[in-house]
Amino acid sequence: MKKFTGVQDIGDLKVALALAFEMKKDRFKYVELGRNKTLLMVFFNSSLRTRLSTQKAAMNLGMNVIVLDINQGAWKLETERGVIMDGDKSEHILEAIPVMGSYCDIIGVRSFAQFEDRDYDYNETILNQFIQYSGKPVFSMEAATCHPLQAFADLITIEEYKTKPRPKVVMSWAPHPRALPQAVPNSFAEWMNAADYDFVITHPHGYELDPKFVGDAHVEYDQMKAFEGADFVYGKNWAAYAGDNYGRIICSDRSWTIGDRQMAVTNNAHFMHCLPVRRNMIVTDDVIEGPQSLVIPEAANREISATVVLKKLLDSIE
Ligand code: AN0
Ligand code: CP
Repeated sequence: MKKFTGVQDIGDLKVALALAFEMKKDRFKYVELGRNKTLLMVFFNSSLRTRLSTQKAAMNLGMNVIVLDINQGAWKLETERGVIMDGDKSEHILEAIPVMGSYCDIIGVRSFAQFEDRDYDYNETILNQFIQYSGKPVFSMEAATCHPLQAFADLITIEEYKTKPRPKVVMSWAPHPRALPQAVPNSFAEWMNAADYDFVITHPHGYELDPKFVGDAHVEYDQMKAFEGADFVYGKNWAAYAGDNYGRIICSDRSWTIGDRQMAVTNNAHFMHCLPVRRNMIVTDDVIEGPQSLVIPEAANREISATVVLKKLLDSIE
């Protein structure tokens, strides 16, 4: 695997899951694989889980790790070609990327959607520049449109907790005070479709996601109806994708906050969320603290998904 930006890169899901469970049994099984190999993690945006779990995964594989927070101590980067750089940006990303590539063997990139231009975001302009100009295998640590390390961890978690071969999984929009990217819901949809679960997406009108990620999922605008008989409920906010509303908040209806009322019509569903989560906006205290909440094991599985991805990238280097 030369890059990891979406479900298409991981190959057969059953094989990837088998490797994940093998890693979970013995995280240090491949500790020799990464000896004298360096992972560079580049963050354009904040992170708690991705930062820690990916670093831990690299340590499981015996790698060295360098972390760069672009906005804390690095030069401000220009990302558009052709700009006369007489403003506050001291360096162009087209020099910075190959320089970064020269110090490492694998690069992870976190760079969220900027919500200024949908094409710029959905073309994954920044991530693709890393792929094109770094000369090294690159993986997404949440880029503009996808968060595959999260969706892989979510899939591992559902496989661990499901009690039937094809559970009903419902992804529900929920309100949030700030405009959030579509990367997490896009990837969750992409991976749930690939896993071939009974997958339903529910959101208010106007929150339709890119059809490329929705695929054959059933979209149900009535949240209560969507939740009926669910085995897993995945809460998430995202800003609008469609048309002129791209990147905007168009609904703040708190009746969508996931609480006992909605969970009561499910099949005693497990609650999931990628975290960080705003309590009593996305989900009530009672549901997130309840016995069916999986948010902590789900976050713990980020170490496992990252270990599998780094192993597969290391396998491709020689
Ligand atoms: C980010 C998002 O929704 O994409 C990161 C989630 C992993 N969340 C926030 O910025 C709060
Ligand atoms: N879920 C997730 O990616 O969390 P962080 O933003 O804290 O890395």
